[in-house]
Amino acid sequence: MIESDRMRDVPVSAPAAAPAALGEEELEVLDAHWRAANYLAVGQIYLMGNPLLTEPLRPEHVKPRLLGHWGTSPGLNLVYTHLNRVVKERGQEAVCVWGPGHGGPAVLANSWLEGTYSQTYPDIGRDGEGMGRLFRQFSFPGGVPSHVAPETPGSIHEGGELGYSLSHAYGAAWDNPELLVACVIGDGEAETGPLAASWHSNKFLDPVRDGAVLPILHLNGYKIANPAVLARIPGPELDELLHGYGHEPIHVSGDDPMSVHREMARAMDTALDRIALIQRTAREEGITERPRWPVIVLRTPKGWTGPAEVDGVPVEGTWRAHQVPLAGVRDNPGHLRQLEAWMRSYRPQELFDAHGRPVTRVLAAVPQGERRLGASPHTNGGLLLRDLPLPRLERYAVPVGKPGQSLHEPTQVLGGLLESVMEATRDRRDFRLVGPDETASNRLQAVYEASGKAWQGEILAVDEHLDRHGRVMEILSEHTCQGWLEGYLLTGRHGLFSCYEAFVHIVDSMVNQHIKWLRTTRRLPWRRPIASLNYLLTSHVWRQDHNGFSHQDPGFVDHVLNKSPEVVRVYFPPDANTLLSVADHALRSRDYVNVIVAGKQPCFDWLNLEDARTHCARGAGIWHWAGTEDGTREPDVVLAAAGDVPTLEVVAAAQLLRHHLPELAVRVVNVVDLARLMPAEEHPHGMPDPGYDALFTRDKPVIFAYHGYPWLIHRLAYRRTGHPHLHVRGYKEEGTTTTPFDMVVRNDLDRYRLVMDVIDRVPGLAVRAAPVRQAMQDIRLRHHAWIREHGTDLPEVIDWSWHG
Ligand SMILES: Cc1ncc(C[n+]2csc(CCOP(=O)(O)OP(=O)(O)O)c2C)c(N)n1
Ligand SMILES: [Mg+2]
Repeated sequence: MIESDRMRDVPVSAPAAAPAALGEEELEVLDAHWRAANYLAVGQIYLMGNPLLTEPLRPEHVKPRLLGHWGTSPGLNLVYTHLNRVVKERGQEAVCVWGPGHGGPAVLANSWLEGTYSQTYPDIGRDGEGMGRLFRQFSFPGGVPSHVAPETPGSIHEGGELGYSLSHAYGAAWDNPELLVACVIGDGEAETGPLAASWHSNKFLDPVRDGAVLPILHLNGYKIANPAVLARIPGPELDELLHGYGHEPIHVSGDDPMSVHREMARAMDTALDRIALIQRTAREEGITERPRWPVIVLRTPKGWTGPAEVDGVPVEGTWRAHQVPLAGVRDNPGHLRQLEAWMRSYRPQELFDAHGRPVTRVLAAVPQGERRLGASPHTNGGLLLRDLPLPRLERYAVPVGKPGQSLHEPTQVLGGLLESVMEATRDRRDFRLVGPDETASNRLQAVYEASGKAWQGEILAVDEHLDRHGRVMEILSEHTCQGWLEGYLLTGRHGLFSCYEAFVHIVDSMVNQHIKWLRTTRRLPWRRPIASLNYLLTSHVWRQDHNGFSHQDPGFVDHVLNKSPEVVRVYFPPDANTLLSVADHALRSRDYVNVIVAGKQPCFDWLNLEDARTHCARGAGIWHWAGTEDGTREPDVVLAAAGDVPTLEVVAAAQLLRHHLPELAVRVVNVVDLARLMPAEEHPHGMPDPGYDALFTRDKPVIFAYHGYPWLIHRLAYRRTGHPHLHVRGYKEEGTTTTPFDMVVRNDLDRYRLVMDVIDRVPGLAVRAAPVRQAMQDIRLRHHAWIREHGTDLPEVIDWSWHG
């Protein structure tokens, strides 16, 4: 099918009527709510006493350390106030992602006003006493963080690290057809790479099966210390940019509150009418042209309604309003008076009754129950989460009689499992696969049998598997992939991110934030567990046939293992059946970040499904069949492996030792779950010392062939008694486009080198086994010459199989 890329600039069916302007009383109600929220935001930043200003403000009412961000808060309060109105009027299911998450005081203020805060934290009541506590706890020891943190009701986005709001918003919208996801984007945030890329998410938003995203670009003009780019280009240029991103801008600007309220109300109505029309024409009339979605461009002063000038310099409407506009309140009587005047300018006596409760008028436009932005179950995704319908692994397992005879591509085998999950969620639509253009390259193409790739752009005859309703998501932005998946998981669904191992580093910082989020939510009883974030890292360092050095970097696991042990899990399944077992476990798990590293190239099958399950449950274990221990004495040496390629080299090295040094007692250990190497006190999967000592011995040489950078293994095992005897081989940045075996030779991870390592380290072997060592060295030299002449690996390497 060929479809044109004509965009819907005007609604295809009857145009929406222009929204009716709000009456003065309705505007006054909105303004009262906005003033109340502004008052509460300022109060949180400054006060630890006298919350209702029932007496003149004194220095001791003011916090000793003034922490928080005022500048963005009035804008966020404006958006919250106006979202409330349209949500209530339309009975609209809605959530909001607050990109400038440093505006915590604003979102907390609104949550307190709508009652979700007191509902979540009953000790902070919606009265004067509760207000006092709300103020005091903000950015205060033992209190709550300054950002829109996991602790904040209604939040799925902390916003501390800027750039991810819009991709989170889209992730929340996928497969939630009734949901509106509003998303405030700071004009500074809009300069980040991830945010810039995520505008294109609208080419993937299905107006039929997905919800809507309403971006609100908040042009308050400034970042911390500089103007924001998008606020300083001519309006028409900004419009062209947004138009180019496939949006229809709706403008709101000004600094007169009542006229901004009027414009903002009109903008919200226009945007929501337009969204409703787009959805109706797509859903009821079957229109497939890509719609032009609305975006609100909100241009109001930074720190609006705050002090215009402080100590003779302008603050309101400048970058100086970013954090705390009056810094010396406790010591400077002038600042104290200014703060009091500022807070009284909101006329709190009109907004709160004698008990400090918001008056009816303030709450007149606030929605009820789950329609409140702080109460949407979508923002506590675990409430909505259902177990994935996972198939029996027997259906996909590969038969293994004797180990090391047959070959399979592990990720391709996994593709079968994922197809089944896609198929089983066809109607539920709560599973998505994301990746930067690599699903097929990573051999997961079987999923296309169950779902195509989401795509709302032009479709040409040459294209394959593109689908307006697809749940495989491919965009060449790792940031966007990550953001989408996070948003999807946080709102109660499941997914998997498949990525080239080297390039997953692009999201190092994003995964940090997600891990922090999970680590925090685990300690909040009201936050229900969500599905884990699962990475499948493939096209890994050892098999970069087409690509070479730039594509060789196994360091993501080093990065991830620095993070909260209660959240992170790292798996190196050595073959197809172990990959199935690990993936099954990961897809069932909650609140983790699971990193699975597995190859896509043909790989020997070592374990049948039953053994694979047992091995994965152990996380690390002895492969008796591969070693030469006879049980009568301790092994002379341990050959350990983590990773599919290191496993092959270790088994092959063990076979060489069996042949050349048959009297040597060799133990072969395989590690699937890397955290097993850590002390039990440091990681929930860590192995207690007795178990570790029994497996690796306390005093025998351990030659450990590891998939990634060798130092990681030392780092994990440094406290073990046997650590001085641990010798790790791994990737040491030696790489290029070469043969598969040459990669391991270059990094001294090959079977011949491992045999030499054994000879070098087992006491008494050096002299006796010198001829064997020399033979190994000779093969490595022969390898060097052979690959340069033939372009392929040595026949004995290519034709190798295990014969025990
Ligand atoms: C990725 C990232 N880089 C830098 C910062 C430090 N930072 C915090 S707020 C801010 C300015 C944000 O400006 P903008 O997005 O316009 O927000 P607003 O003006 O609404 O406060 C910066 C640079 C950050 N939080 N995240
Ligand atoms: Mg700004």
